[in-house]
Amino acid sequence: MTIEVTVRRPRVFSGVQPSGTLHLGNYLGALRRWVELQDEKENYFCIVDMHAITMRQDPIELRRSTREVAALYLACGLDPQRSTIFVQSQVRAHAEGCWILNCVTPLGWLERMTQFKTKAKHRESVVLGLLDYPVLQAADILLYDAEEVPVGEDQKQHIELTRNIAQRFNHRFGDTFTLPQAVIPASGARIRALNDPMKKMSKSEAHVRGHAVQLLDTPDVIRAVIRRAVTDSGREIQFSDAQEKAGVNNLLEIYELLTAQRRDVIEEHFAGKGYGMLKKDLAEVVVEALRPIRKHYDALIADSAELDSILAAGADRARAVAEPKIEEIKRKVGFIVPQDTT
Ligand code: ATP
Ligand code: LTN
Repeated sequence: MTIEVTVRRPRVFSGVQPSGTLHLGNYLGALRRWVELQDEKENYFCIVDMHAITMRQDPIELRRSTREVAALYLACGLDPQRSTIFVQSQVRAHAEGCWILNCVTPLGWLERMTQFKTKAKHRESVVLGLLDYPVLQAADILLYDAEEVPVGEDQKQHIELTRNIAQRFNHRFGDTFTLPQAVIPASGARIRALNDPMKKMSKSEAHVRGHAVQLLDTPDVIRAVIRRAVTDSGREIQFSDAQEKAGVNNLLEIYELLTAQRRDVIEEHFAGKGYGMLKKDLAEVVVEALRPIRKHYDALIADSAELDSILAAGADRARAVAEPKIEEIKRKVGFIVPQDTT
């Protein structure tokens, strides 16, 4: 007698907001690592347009940006045959899941989120969706029973909150959700802004001159932005945790991630050379790393019908997992689910 056992590969869920053009931080902290997971894991990579509208978006720009992020996912190497790539608003279960999770999440948990506090600061009016943002994120992850969530360091608190929400629901309604883990890289988890190494590189500030290298920047723009990167008045080119060395360390970290060289080899290479040389070499490394992405992107974005059909197929696959899960959740909380007799 043979017993067949199907072992499910670990599920991975992650997402990017179509709130602007992606930058090097998004690539090194998230996308590039997702590509590496494709063969080992069962992957769901979402374009979280419902999260994007927690900040004001122009409707035409949002649609354009959603396709741009989708094309960048593919251009960076995500393969729709091996990963499910889809747009959040095309799978209704995310909104439904968010509502139900809203009803088990204490307000105080949300008020403590640092992303909320940063984004709400200095605004005279803050929309409710911005406070609720992490609950929608919890719904994204929990609907797929994802074990792993590869993200940059800024998202650690949101994944912790997702676990707390899942535990609360499980405790109240019985075992329903898998508790996810944030998977944060040792290096590249927090690429800093080039114009201010005290801040993280951020899409919402990417329009500020010198803030970020965007994945679609031309070689000349990349060279100019890196040349102007803020460092300090020293000369030593060494990896360092010291605050005043954050600018140089950031450049070295980007160099390390893109060349895959050891730190001692990099330090030796730059020994006795000034920051100018580091910036010049780094600019060429970044230009060469982004060149194939840009080329692939140009071809993909030219055919938006093809892109939309890849996204439609992705949404079908996502629904196949999310719909039975949302039915299970509804049943657990006591809703009448059609064709159910319990
Ligand atoms: P926004 O400014 O609109 O909040 P963002 O630049 O923070 O955008 P997100 O869409 O929120 O980008 O994040 C997408 C992914 O990129 C997440 O996994 C996030 O952790 C990661 N990420 C964002 N910024 C950085 C960064 N500077 N370094 C490393 N990873 C980052
Ligand atoms: N908040 C995330 C984007 C996001 C996400 C998710 C990431 C929305 N839903 C689910 C991982 C898993 C951000 O990167 N700012």
